[in-house]
Amino acid sequence: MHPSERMTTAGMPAATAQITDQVAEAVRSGLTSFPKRLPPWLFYDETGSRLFDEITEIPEYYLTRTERSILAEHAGAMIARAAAGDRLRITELGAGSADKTRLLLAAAMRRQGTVIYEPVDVSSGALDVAQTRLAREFPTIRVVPRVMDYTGGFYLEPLERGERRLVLYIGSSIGNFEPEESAQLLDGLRQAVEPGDAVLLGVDLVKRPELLISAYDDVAGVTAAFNLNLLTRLNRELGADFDTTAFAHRATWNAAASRMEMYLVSRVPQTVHLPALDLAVDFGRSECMHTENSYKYRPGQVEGMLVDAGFKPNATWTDRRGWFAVCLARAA
Ligand code: AVJ
Repeated sequence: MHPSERMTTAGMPAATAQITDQVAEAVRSGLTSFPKRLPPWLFYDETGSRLFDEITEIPEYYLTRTERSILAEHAGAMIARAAAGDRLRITELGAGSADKTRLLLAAAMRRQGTVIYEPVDVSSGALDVAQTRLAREFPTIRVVPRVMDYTGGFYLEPLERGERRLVLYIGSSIGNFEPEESAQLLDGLRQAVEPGDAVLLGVDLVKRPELLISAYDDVAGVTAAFNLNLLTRLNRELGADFDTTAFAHRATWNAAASRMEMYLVSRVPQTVHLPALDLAVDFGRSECMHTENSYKYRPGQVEGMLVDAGFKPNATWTDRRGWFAVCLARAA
């Protein structure tokens, strides 16, 4: 049995403990760095995941509904091209609540009657939710959740005869990674699949800065709450004493790096204590703590990244305004 498979069942408690250590380690290293930073995966505790779902519905956050419209229009073509005459098994990285995925699953079901769906996520909670919802909507689907971290190298179950894999990495999730990290992730993915397998990659495109900035600093303050929830999480999990009213949400466009950046800005000089880490951290007035990068790509750029990782781009779909792109490529 492969180690990554053990984690889906008996390894769960160990995996959970390990994730808590990862929180402590990431927070210690981020808060003792200069400039201070916290990694964006920390956003997604229960409240953070709910706030992210809310973000996907706010008027300014165009990403989710734009990608959904592309998938709604082209899911049939995407599935047909990816399958190339074979039966598709659909694997999804960072499955989350798997909402847009149902459009692709429905297209695969129409084509082949049933489908094996392997959502991969570090959070087993997210996978459980996806599984029950999908089983209700698609009675003949076979959901095989995989709890693992796909950012290092990773392992996928071998296919059966006549099967071909389609790996979904949608939602511009790749945008959280630095260029070197996303190259590594795509390399790891290329090694995990077989020649002829397909990947469907969804990415947000560069557009007017005002549009980008309002998407990450909405009027209703949902993104601000999402960002500040990080501090609430550290208060709960590490016994910290962050005063969430003493920090402000900030979102800026970094044109040179082609990314949105989010920060938590200290409104006053203050000292925060983190007993679980035996750590006290000073913040100066207006000191910025970095919490997220969200890369935005130029047309053609993601195809280049796929080529560099050993994939051959097959087709790219975009919306009328050219705000978001979904690219299908095949492992060479
Ligand atoms: C889930 C990483 C795609 O970068 O747009 C939304 C997360 N952060 N609003 C993004 C996010 C602030 C989102 N991704």
